[in-house]
Amino acid sequence: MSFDHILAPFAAALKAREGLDLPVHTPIDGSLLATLRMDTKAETTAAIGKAQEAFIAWRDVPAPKRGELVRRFGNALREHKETLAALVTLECGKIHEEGRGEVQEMIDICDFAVGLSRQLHGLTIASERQDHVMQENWLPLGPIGVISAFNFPVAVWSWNAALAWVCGDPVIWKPSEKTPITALACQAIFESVAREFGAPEGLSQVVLGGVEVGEALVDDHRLPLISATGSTRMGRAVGPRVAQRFGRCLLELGGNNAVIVAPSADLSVALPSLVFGSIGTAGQRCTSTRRVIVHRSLWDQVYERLATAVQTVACARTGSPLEPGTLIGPLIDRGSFEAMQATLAEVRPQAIKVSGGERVMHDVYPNAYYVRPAVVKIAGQPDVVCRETFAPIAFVMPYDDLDEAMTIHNAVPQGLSSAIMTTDLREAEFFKRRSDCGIANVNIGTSGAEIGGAFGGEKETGGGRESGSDAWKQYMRRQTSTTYFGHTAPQLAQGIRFD
Ligand code: UN1
Repeated sequence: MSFDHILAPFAAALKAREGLDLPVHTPIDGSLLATLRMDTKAETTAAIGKAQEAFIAWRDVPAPKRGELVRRFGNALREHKETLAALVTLECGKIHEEGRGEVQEMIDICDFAVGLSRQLHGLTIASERQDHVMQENWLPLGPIGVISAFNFPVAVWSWNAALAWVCGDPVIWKPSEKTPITALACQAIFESVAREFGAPEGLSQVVLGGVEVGEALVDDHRLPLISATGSTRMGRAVGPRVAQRFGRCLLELGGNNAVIVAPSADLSVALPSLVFGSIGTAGQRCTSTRRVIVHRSLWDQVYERLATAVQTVACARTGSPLEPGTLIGPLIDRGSFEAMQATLAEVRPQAIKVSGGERVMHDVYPNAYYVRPAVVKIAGQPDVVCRETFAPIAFVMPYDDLDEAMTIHNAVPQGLSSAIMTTDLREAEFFKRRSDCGIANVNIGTSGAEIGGAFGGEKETGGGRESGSDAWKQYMRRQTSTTYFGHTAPQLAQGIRFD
């Protein structure tokens, strides 16, 4: 299969990064798309120096003007929506419709950031002293290091970058080694907008590479904030190293998201959400639904209906994610497939029923990994269910009362997204109070958040919040300032006399 037409709009950017050490394959058929050049540690360090210089210039540009650059970038993304979405699909394997959604998420955060550029408000605080004024100022923080994952190869970067730019900060981006091409494409689009705008060079940079490049970012004190998305294992390595140098971290790590299906649930609302949550993006979202905790009175029925719906969709609509009718594309790679199989092998002896899980289409695509999503009926929550497997597996388990459901729900180490399906207001409110996740939805699924809210989670998910609400504050430094405008010696706080 030739994918040249998808790569063509970004051929110049790829050519400039041609090399030998970073082969990039498409998960669609496993074929080689490009071989790129990784950055060395020294090149990464030099890029940080360049970002530092850009910061000196950019921090003094008025914030609404910085917003104007982001507005133009958002418009450029609108123009490139189809080409960029196709590239996202080609490189990470999500279906074209979801590729479009991902680019739309970038456009949305740009719009949000443009508005924000006129709203980087601080407080005026009542001073206890005569003729004193106390204020809180928000100032640009410095260059931001962004480490992103393969499954949202461009949107998660944009959540960080659009906010960082309006806040006055340059961005250095290390994309996943599995999806560097989309990063280079975004960088090329940004550069043409930035050139025309007259933005300082180095406001946005991409560094390609593996652990060495990541470590060079993580350990460099010139990057006051590292925003990292990926596995809990990665976060465990990044967090302490950044803390060691008193840097800030914004971590977006594993999820193990559950939906509680209560007896009053409207199943015509619940089932479509369960299907999308568990098999959308082939189960490779950090917000994917991995656990379904069903009231015992509905357990058999929900399991059967979910498994049937999933397998019906899977049989009819699995294939190349570039084809318009496809709803389930491939897993990212062989490692992902093997992790899925290992989890299924471990859970099988404890499961009541397992539907799906097997590899399909290997005759058509011997070097790609398409699977039937697995739906597993299980009583209780063994260790294997408490770990995140980044693949389409949904565990369906029973509960007897809502207290017990919440105990099961909160008994995993991750705390990203959660949902309840209920028409009972009391249950819905109780659920929101008790869910230990950063996201708690009622009658919608665990995945597919809008950018306007803060996105992120607790516990092993890492505690970070990205995109909407007041997540911007992490990209700025807070300054408390007290001014005295009287004529006699200023009073001391706490009534202290020092005559
Ligand atoms: C991710 O999987 O890393 O809420 C991000 C969602 C998307 C973002 C997912 N808006 O599913």
